[in-house]
This record gives sequence, structure tokens and C-alpha cells, in this order.
Amino acid sequence: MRTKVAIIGAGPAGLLLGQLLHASGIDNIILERQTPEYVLGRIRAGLLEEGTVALLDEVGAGTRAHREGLVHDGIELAFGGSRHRIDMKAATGKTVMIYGQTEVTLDLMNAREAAGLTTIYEASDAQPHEFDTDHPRVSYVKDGAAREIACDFIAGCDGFHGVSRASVKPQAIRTFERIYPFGWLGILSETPPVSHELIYNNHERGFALCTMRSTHRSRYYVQCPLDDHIDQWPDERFWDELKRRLDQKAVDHLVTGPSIEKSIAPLRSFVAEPMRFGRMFLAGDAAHIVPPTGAKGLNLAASDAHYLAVALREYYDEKSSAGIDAYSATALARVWKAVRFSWWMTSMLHKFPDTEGFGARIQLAELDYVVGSKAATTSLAENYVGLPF
Ligand code: RFL
Ligand code: PHB
Repeated sequence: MRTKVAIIGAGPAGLLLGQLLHASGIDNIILERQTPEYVLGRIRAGLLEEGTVALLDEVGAGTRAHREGLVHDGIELAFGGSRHRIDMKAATGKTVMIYGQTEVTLDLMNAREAAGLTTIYEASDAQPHEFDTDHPRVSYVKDGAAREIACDFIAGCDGFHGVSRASVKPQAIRTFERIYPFGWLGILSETPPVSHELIYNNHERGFALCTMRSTHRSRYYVQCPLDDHIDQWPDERFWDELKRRLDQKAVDHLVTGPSIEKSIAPLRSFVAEPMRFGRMFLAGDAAHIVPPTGAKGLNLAASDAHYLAVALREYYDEKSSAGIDAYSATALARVWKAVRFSWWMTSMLHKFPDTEGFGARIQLAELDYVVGSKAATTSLAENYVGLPF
């Protein structure tokens, strides 16, 4: 088999890149280790920047998001017993959209199928080869048989634990990492959200986030110890802990119900440099991870896919390598700003082992400054709605 771009991974980065390339007439094949059902079952991100929605529109996959997504003009920060609204639309003219990653993935999968493009699911042992030459290829196993795709370029869109980044010689890559000493325990429930906008709570018992997937489906997170296990968190314990971290008005409005999904995610910041190795590019979580506090992971996967698609279009249409040569630096400039923002939001809102006394007072002073200063509010808002790309 031969294609121009072999994409490893059918998550948001790989699926969006595939559609963007197709829109430019660049043929591509996606290899995915899991089944489509497995990919669609992963409850992850929920918040899209306008730029991400525009990319879905660009590939004709944005119709349902506009119909079903919830557009939010602001968020609330709760600390010291009261809530403060950040009006992002007033500060930046921009909004964000609540639309789940599961839905984004489904819309992109449907668009791919409608376009008749090849996705090979349940492809095991994918391995990129010879990407430092002009004839890269990807080997894999399907239905017990060894197969291979010859290509011009490889796009490693295979997430944090993927094979692409792991295939690079250690001396060719540099990584930067911060591991946070806690995780997020999240639940999804078929209950109306406690408030029509997101509430980020700084509390002495730990961080809590009230978010949603729709007007009848809520998503809540509480900061938890890294070594906690789901079994230690029956629904009653979760709701009880959440209530302890919310302001009184939120507690009064909270509707609880059985969880339909429950999971614990560790928090980390991670960046690999560069994002290009000869004829292989990394995009999305394969290259970088952010803690979910800033809601940037999926949105960064989308901006990487955009930069890479533009670079490859330039390569094929204009016979110029300038775009692919600049891809890594261009993408990393945006990535690092999102890494900074996510780290800052995480630092300001969570309980750290040393957030006693002095540390806690500094967090409250910072939050008070953020909600009280027009400059600080605008800075948070312009990062939250997404820096331009
Ligand atoms: P993904 O989604 O991990 O997809 C990678 C795909 O590659 C496949 N794969 C392979 N395929 C073939 N061969 C191999 N060897 C392979 N190895 C892996 C995998 O099966 C998978 O299908 O990466 P991608 O596409 O880069 O997308 C990144 C996003 O999924 C991620 O950044 C977000 O979910 C992060 N995130 C959030 N991002 C936001 O923008 N807004 C949010 O509100 C938000 N909330 C979150 C989040 C992530 C969370 N968790 C669980 C980590 C909330 C949570 C709790
Ligand atoms: C979510 O809806 O899952 C979500 C929203 C905002 C975040 C993190 C997660 O910062």
C-alpha cells in the first residue's frame, strides 16, 4: 500500500489532520490500534476554542457542534466562599463551546467515512521506519498478517503512550516534564448542570470543577490523591466530597444522581522538542501533555493538525519545504504558551502539599487580583478562549 501521509492514531489530532489533508487533495491513511467503539468511548475533553470549531467547519464536520454545542461567554472562579464571574466575551469578544471529545471524534469519523477515506482499525504493532530518509514507511499487523504502508511522510498522532515519539533516537529529542502530586477524579451523570457556566473552585480540601456535556448531562471533577483507586470512590462519597468544596448556592442547586462514567486521571505537563524528525511529525498528545485545568489538550491537538496541514499543503502545492521546516517551531511557540497557562491555572487552583499558610494566602491573593483587575481578567480570558493560530 502507498499513500502520501501515513497517520498513526485516530484520535482528534489524527482524524482532523486526515480531513484537513483530504480537503487539500492530499491522500492519507490512518492506522488505529483500537476499534472505533473504543476510541468513541473515551470520555475526555469537553471544551472547544472558537479556532477548533472553525477547523471542524473547514472540513465540513462542524454542523452538529453548532446545533448541539453550548456556547459559553464566561466562567466562574469560586474561592473564599464566593463566586466571581470572568466575562470572556466582554474581555476578548470570543466565546468557548461545550461539545464533548466523543462527539468531535464521531463527527470526524463520519466525515472520513463519507469521503471514502481509509482508516485501518485494530492495527497492532504499528512501527514507523526510515523517517530520516526520503522513503519512510509504517509496518503493522492486521488480522494476524504483517503489512506495510509506503509514504512520503508519517504523522505521529498516537497520543502520549504512542509508538511514534518512542521511535526517535534518544539523542534527537529533548523532553520537559512536570508531574503534579495529585489527580482528577471525574464523573459523568445524567443530571442537569449545577450552573449554566463552568465553576472552577479553589478550596482548602482541594480543587473541584463543575462542567457539563449538555443541558441534561453533568461532568464534575475533584482533585484526589494520585494513588486513589476508583473503588474507593462510590458515588455517595464523590457527591459528598464535591458538596464540601462548593459554595452554598451551588450546594443548594446541585442535582446528584448515579454516575455513568467515573475515572481518575493523573496531571502532568510534558513537551517533546522538536516536533519533526526528518519525514515524521508529531502532533497532539504524542508531542505534549497539559493538565486539564486550562482545557487546552484537545485544542492544541487541533492547532497542531492545522499547522501541519498548512505546511504539507505548501509542500505539495508550491513544491516548498519552508512550511514543513518551520512546523516544529511554529507549533511549539503556541504549545508552550498553553503549557504555561495550564500550569498557571493548575498552580492557582489546586491544593499542593505545601499549600498551607503562606501558599494558600498567595493563591487567594492571586485569585482576588485576577477577578479584580481588568488587565489580569483579560489575560486569563485571552488564554482561555485560545491564542490565535
Ligand atoms: P489521543 O486522543 O490520545 O489519540 C491517540 C490515538 O492514537 C491511538 N494509538 C495508536 N494507534 C496505532 N498504533 C499505536 N501504536 C497507537 N498508540 C496509540 C490511540 O488508540 C488513540 O486513538 O491523542 P490526540 O489525538 O493527540 O488528542 C488529544 C486529546 O485526546 C487530549 O489532549 C484531551 O483529551 C485532553 N483533555 C482536554 N482537552 C481539551 O482541549 N479540553 C478539555 O476540556 C480537556 N479535558 C482532557 C480533559 C483529558 C483528560 N484526560 C482523561 C487525560 C479532561 C480529562 C480528564
Ligand atoms: C470538561 O468539560 O471535561 C472540562 C472542561 C474544562 C476543563 C477541563 C475539563 O478545564
